[in-house]
Amino acid sequence: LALAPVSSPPVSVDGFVREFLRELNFGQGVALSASTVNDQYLALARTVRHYLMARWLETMRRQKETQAKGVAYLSAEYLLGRQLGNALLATDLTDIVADGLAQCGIDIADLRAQEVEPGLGNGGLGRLAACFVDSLATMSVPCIGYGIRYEFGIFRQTFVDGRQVEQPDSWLALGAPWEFPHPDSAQEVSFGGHTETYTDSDGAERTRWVPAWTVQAVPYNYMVPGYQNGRVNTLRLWRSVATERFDLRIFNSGDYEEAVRSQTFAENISKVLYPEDSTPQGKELRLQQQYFFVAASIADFLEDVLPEDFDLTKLPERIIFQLNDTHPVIAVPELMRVLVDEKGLAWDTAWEITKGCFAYTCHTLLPEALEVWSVELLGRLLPRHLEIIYRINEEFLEEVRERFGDDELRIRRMSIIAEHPERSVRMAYLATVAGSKVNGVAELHSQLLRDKVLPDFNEFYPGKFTNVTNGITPRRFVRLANPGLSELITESIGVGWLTDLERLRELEPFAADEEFRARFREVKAANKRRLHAVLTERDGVSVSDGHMLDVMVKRLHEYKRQTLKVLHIITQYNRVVSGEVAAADLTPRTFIFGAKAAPGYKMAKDIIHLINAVGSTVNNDERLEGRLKVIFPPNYNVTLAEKVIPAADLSEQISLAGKEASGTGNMKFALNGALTIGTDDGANVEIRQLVGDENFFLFGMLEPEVEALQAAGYVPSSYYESNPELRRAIDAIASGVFSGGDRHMFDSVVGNLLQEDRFLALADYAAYIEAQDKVDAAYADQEEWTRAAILNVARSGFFSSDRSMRDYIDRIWHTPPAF
Ligand code: 26M
Repeated sequence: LALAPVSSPPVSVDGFVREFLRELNFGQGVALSASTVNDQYLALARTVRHYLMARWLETMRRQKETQAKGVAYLSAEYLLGRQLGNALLATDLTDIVADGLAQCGIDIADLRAQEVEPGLGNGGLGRLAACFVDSLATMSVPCIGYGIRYEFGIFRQTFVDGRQVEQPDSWLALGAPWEFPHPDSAQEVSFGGHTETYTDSDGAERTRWVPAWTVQAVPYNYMVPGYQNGRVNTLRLWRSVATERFDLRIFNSGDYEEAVRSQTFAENISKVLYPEDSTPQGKELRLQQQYFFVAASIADFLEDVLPEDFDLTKLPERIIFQLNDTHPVIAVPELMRVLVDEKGLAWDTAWEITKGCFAYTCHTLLPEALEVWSVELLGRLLPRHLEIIYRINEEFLEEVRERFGDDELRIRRMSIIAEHPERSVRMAYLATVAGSKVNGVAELHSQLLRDKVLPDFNEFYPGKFTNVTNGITPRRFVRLANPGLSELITESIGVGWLTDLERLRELEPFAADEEFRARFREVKAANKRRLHAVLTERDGVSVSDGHMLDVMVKRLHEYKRQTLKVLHIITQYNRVVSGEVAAADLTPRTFIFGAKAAPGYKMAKDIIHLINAVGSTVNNDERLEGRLKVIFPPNYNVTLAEKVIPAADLSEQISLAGKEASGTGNMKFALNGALTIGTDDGANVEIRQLVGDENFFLFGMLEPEVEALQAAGYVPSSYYESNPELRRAIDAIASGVFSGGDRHMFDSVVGNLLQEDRFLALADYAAYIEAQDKVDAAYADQEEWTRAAILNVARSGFFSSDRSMRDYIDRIWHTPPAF
């Protein structure tokens, strides 16, 4: 297959129209005149993917030929966002396709709007995986992303009387034009049963696993196109289906109903994404999901990707399995099982190989988020894996003893097996022992990981811990989401910045250029108008003209402190209502929230209810003269992010210092010209260092101060008692101002703040309000504000996920670019 030059696809408008109509007629089976928007969208998607096909096949062929070292990214989540726009950008076909569709009387925007995004992730971790595979393709690094093809992704959020109600996300219902199922390449994955020892033909004592049940893992391949570079990597997501063998056994026994039930049972495994992202519930189905995709991926790699005669001791020279948090860590004993039980390697040889093949990324600092599996459950579902974990642990603790003597406290602290409150496997410890490297996701996070979460391991394994600060793909989050800004940048500094984002530095001098600033402001204003149009159509709400857009979008968590944002809104409200401040003297602000709560997280759902209640009171109080407005569009997702972030003036990054591992939304806002109000947490620290203190609104306690306050005994009510404005804000909630006089509607939130406040919102309240008052003052000087916003863009090139990938390559993977 000949490859056409990348920059000029072999496509004319007429040629495209022919292909498109052929897809519509022969693929969809409809005439243009009779076609629905969905028919047209599906035909367009299939047409566009054809243009990527030759490059995809060529990428795979070359990879087979060169056998270059590659990355297998193991992630239970990929929050991809819509595919069409990205595929058009990658192939540089956007204009041709828009013209061709116009000739058919179709507006490309209508077809883009038809796509349902694959929401196969919860938030930051899943979106990070999507950014990483985009960057690797763009940098021509061999990578295969492995994950799960959930039939239902993250739930669709609606509000009923201001409360969150979850709806299933049927993202496949209207067709899935981007996926390629390969039922012929299915892998078998087994569960349950027992192990037994036997003597092999050489007289050696060996173990085998006799599983009780099996499912099939069917791969669904997705294209991951590099940005206009002719490379297309693969994302392989597994779907579970019943095995024929298993079914037949039951069918033959005449129990038809049981056979159908078993089919349903097997298909359950990839049915739905778990919507919890902070407190793992230890559910059996979740462990099944984890083992399911990991076992299928390892088998796929060893059997289908590697050549048949491959010398397995060379495996670390050929592949690195990157573990996206602990969710895929069961891959460690799985690889050991395959190497020892199936390939017949000696334990020590297998362990050397395994240690060289894994690296682990940690994404949290919250102790309750660290995944553990009870020995009871693990032993029942994966008996052989439990034995392997025990042996890994024994040998590891033996090494610890050799080094530190019989320091029993240390041994207990470091054991992969916890004894309390029940016997369980600490997955982060297993990953740390097995991984060649362990990384945190921002400088501060990696430091705290070394010092606070895994200090014993850091001492035991010098050099194993490292940092790779997160990043985001500028293709999706700047070029696609913000075409106006992208055009202005290209006009000013030329092309090339999209794949070399540090070149945004060349924008710095333009911050002093009055005409450039005016154009920059006009881009922001146009983005606000676009957001207004989207929200009007989507939710029937309007974004007021001339308002500062103050945005907090992220999962709802107490540590992220959406309540602090609410207290600020109430404070502004009270100042006007009390007559202290004339409405006319308020800086007009529209506050936008976007946040899903885990369905079982009561406090998070109560906070959502409170935000909506405050919103409806504030929005309907005429004393404010329309100068404050609160909008909470339901179902925040990647698609909405692409519209909200480019319109924002102010980015809210207000987690308690030491709790947000990195944040990635913070990077998206800065690169789209919003200023940040933020604590000294996660990647905020690095953003502030780069953009400069004068272009960032820092507030709140530093991490060591947080620790000190907690050690001294934190009493939230003392802040309530001593700060009248805070007291007035909380009293307003408690006295029913936002609940039609109902004094108990928000008891849980108020009670929690006053009595517990685990994340010290009240302690940071005064500093937050002070910083917000500075924001108002700064916004009054639009020239200065714009200057700072431009410098945020110019100095945030570091946060490209291309740079993150270079760091992984240099510090962890050691994979050279293939071609
Ligand atoms: C675990 C077990 C069972 C079910 C679900 C989970 C689970 C799923 C997602 C746990 C955590 C999940 O995501 C955590 C997450 O998104 N962490 C965020 O990762 C980002 C990328 O590194 C960081 O920027 C954020 O700071 C961090 O909160």
